[in-house]
Parts: sequence; structure tokens; C-alpha cells
Amino acid sequence: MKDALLDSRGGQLLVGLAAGAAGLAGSYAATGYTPTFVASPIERTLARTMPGEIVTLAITYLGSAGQQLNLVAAVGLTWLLFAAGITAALLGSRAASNRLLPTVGTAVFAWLLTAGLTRAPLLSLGPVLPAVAIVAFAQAFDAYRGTTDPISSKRRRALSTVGVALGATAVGVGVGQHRGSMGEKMPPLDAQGVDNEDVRAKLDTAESNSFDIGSIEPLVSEDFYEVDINSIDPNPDSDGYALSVTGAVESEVTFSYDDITQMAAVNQFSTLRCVGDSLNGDKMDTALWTGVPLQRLVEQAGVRSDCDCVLLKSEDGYEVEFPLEAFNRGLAVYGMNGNQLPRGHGYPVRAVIPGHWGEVNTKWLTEIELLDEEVDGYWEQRGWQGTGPVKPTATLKHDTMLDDGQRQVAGHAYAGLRGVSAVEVSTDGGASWSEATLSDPLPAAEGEGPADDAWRQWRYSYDTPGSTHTVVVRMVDREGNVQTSEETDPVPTGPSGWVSREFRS
Ligand SMILES: Nc1nc2c(c(=O)[nH]1)N[C@H]1C(S)=C(S)[C@@H](COP(=O)(O)O)O[C@H]1N2
Ligand SMILES: [Mo]
Repeated sequence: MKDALLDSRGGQLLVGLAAGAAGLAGSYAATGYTPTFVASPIERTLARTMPGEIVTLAITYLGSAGQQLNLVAAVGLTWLLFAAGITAALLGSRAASNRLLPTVGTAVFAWLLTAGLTRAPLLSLGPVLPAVAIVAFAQAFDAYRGTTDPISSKRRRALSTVGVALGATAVGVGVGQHRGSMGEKMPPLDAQGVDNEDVRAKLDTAESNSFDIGSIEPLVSEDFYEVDINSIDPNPDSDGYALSVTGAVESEVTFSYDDITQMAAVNQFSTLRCVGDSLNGDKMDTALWTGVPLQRLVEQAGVRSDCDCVLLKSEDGYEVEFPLEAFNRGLAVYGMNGNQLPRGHGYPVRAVIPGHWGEVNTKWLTEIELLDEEVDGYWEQRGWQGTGPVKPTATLKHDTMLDDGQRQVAGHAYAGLRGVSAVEVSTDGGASWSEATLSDPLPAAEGEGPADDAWRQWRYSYDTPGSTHTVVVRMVDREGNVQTSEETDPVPTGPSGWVSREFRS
């Protein structure tokens, strides 16, 4: 049989690449966007070993697209691994004149590679069938050409093989996305015996206290930002969930999901803001969190830490170390806005630590280790200093011309536990200042009064001068301190400075 696709090196490589793509798609179809997807372990290794400077550059200039780059690289690498193994099977079969080697070799290799990487033997069958199908298809096509089809060219066979592989890939991606949990609606918490009335009342207050301004987030964010060190989130199950308290304690204790959800719950508004946010950025949001005080969990173990510091660890390998004083104000959270905590925000259980930068709010929390000596967490090893209290900020997110001819500007203000007592607006580049209207505060977790650690909305209307002018915004905390005007980069301690915007008229 002359002119067979699988006789040439190029043809073998092409079929290897096509079958590799089908294998990747098959894995995705079986697992969706979870850690058992074959590219996930490689993506994690990349996230862990990537030099800090590159991670920081990617976050600063690409935002969350930086994380996606890791995934693209990991998928590319996995594809090449699949293709290399399958091509080797094709080469070997020619050398040994063995007609079974390509399909059997592909099956064994695809399974070994996937199971070796993901340690999920059953789900690793996902890539086997699609990859083998492509190889068998190429073989069958060669055989067909050898007997009956004098016109079919090698190029046409190559194109068909690639076409079938693309089809298989599309089907795999479609099925995988269908199975994925992104955008999933979470079940409400009442099933777990949480006081739904308190949750409902607090969410109602949040709604009625929010300004009716379309283009800024209400007091409870509709679209909560996400920052993850990996692009594929862990997918732990609440049934097997265990949270252990270890290290400098009298005796280690472990809590199951039920242990935690059966304790008396606290419903608390807290704002989270990433230390890598920009000035007037979008990595700041607020939710009503349901959970139990972390202090109650560690009490049962008996704390005796020399440094009064604690290390939180999680399912995705993330770690962060910070003072016990902050930890003791925090919650082990399993509910968000009256529903089960979504996977992307740390299901089954995450930490929410009032007043500190977002990074201490460890998701997929698995271990609380009391320490005797301070250590560096994931971000600190990469040059950030994001475990401390947040810096005050006032954003400017909205401007519109009102019916009466005035311009309305609006945004949010947040200063962690320092609280927001006023937002001041200048319409002449900072020469003179007026006070903005603040939204009524969100309610405290217990009793009367405002929430300790939640943002407020502000709005301000003014007669425009009709010529170019600059609007500047700044906030004042509960002790009367005016937010600093000094502008700093997010790296390493978070952004500071006044937000301003120029208007032409
Ligand atoms: N396990 C784990 N926890 C984590 C992270 C992470 O990557 N893994 N990211 C941290 C960072 S940097 C921030 S800003 C917040 C963001 O929380 P969110 O994604 O729920 O908004 O989670 C923190 N907790
Ligand atoms: Mo963050």
C-alpha cells in the first residue's frame, strides 16, 4: 500500500496531534472544569513554580487573563504529551509491523498519562475512546484507500482525520461545559437549619438601603469578583469535608461540614478587596456571609501560639499567615447571600476575616495551623505584603446628566474596620470640597448599629461649569482621618490615592 497517511512521519505526527486533541476533549467531557481534567495538575504546577515577578506582572497588566495564560500553556503542554505518545505508538507499529499497536498503544498511553497526572483512574477513561477513534479512523482510511479508492489523496485523508478530531474536540468541550459548575445557581441555606428570617431581613435592608443607581453595584454585589491562584478551582465535596485545627494547640481537633453547619450561625456583611486591585478597580465586593466564629473552633483545641499567629491552608495548596488578633474576628463561612457558598468562592467552607485584604479570606479551607513562628504565605513568597488591614478607598464608578441639568457622580467607599464616616467630592481638581450623600449603612451581624466591615455607596450632584474640570473623590474614616492622596502601586501593600476624573463640560 503506497502513499498511506500513516507511512510518513508527517502523517503520523498529524494523526498524533489530532488524536491528542480528541483525547484532551474526551478528558474535558468526562470531568468538566475540575481538578480531574488532565491539564489541571500541570496548570497547578505552573501556578506554583512560576516566578513571583511573572505572576505579579501578569496580575498587574493582564488581570485575571494572567491566570488564563497558565491554563492555555497547560492545555498546550498536555496536548503535546498526548501527541508525542500516540505518534510514538504509530512509529513503533510501522517498525514492528504490528497493526494493533497504534490503537492499543494509544489507549494504554492516554489512560496512563491521564491517570498518572490526575490520580482519578475511572475519569481517566475519558480520553481513551476519542483518541483511539481518531487513530482507528486514520487506519481505516488508509486501508480503504489501499483497496478501493484510487482518487483519494493523502491530503484528503489528512484533512478528514483533522476534521473528525476537531469535531470530537467540539463535542468534548460542549459536553464538558454542560457538566461544569460555572454560573451554577446555589441552593438556599434554610435546608441546613440557618435562621432564614434573619438572612432575609438583612438582605431586604441591604436592598432598601442601596441607591437606585443602575450602573454601580448595590450594597450586596450582584457580580462578586474572583481571584484564584489556579484557573481551575478545586471541587471538594461537603460529605468528605474535614477542617482540622493543628500546630501549637493542646490537642488537634477536626470538624466535619455538619459539625460546622450545626453550630449557631452568624450572618455578617463583609466587604472583600484584593490587595492587587487598582485605584478605582473592580476587585472589591460585598456579601452577606453565613458561618461560625473561627475562634469557637480553635478554642476547642486550646491555642498556645508563641507568635500569636496562624496559617490557613486549603485544598488548592494556597496558604496565608496572619495575626491571631485578626483571625479571632473571623468566620468559617459556608453561606453567601442566603445560599450555599458557591464553588468559585470556596465551597464548602472559607474564612472571612473582617478588615484585612482579600487574600486572608482563604477559600476551600482545610486546615488552621497555629504557629510558634511566622512564615510566608503564597503571596508573601511572591513579594506581596497583603495580610494587613485594607487601605481606605473611594471609587468613582458612575456619572450621568440628571433631568434638572446637574451631573450626578457616584461610587463606593470602604476602609475596613476603620469605617466610612464621610465621602468628600471636589469638582475643581481638589481646591474646594463638599460632602457627598452616603447610603445608609448595612446592619451589624448582631444587635443594632452598622456593620463593622462593609462598604457604603456615595452620590453627589453638582452644576457643571460647562468647561473642562476635574472631579476628585476622597473618604474620611470614623476617627476623622482623611484618606491619603499619595498614590502607590498595588505591589506590594495595595493601591492608595484619590480617584479623579476629568469632564469636558
Ligand atoms: N484557597 C484559596 N483562597 C483564596 C485565594 C486562592 O487563590 N486560593 N485567593 C485569595 C485572594 S488573593 C482574594 S483577593 C480572595 C478573593 O475571594 P473571592 O474569589 O471569593 O472574591 O480570596 C483569597 N482566598
Ligand atoms: Mo487578592
